[in-house]
Amino acid sequence: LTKKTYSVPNTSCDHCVATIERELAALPGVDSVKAELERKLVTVVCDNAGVLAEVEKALREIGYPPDA
Ligand SMILES: [Cu+2]
Repeated sequence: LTKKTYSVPNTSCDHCVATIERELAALPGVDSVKAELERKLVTVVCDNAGVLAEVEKALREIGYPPDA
């Protein structure tokens, strides 16, 4: 398993948290997603590093581009 934490500046309310968690959890190969409103962080656990490219693409597509 691969774990990565992203800084996602657009995380501004509970709705954002729910949207990010729902959309990323739906991606193949994603095992868990935790979005944090206070720190504007999204932590993803997935099957392998290749899935992270899809996670980053999805974040951009739904309007929450990661800083890193
Ligand atoms: Cu929001």
